Amino acid sequence: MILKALINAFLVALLAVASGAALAMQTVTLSVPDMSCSTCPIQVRQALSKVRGVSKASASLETKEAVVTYDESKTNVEALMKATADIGFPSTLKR
Ligand SMILES: [Cu+2]
Repeated sequence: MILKALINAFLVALLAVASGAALAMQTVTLSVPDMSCSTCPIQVRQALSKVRGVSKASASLETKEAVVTYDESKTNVEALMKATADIGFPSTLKR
């Protein structure tokens, strides 16, 4: 059946697009040990948010960590670590 073959081809294409999009997005946890007061995480979050390709960033004083979701085709962990270091908060990749 041609119709069935067409539907199968469509579903395969849809899956490829969906998994491709999922692969491009990466979430990492950065250790930011120098955050010491409640405004530090705000600065760190803002610096990370400004990096091209970052779609989501959060930072916590309690855990001294920042969690960043970014597009792998637009930026990388090195650029994220540089962004925090540039505002005085050196960071390292947690996992
Ligand atoms: Cu502070």
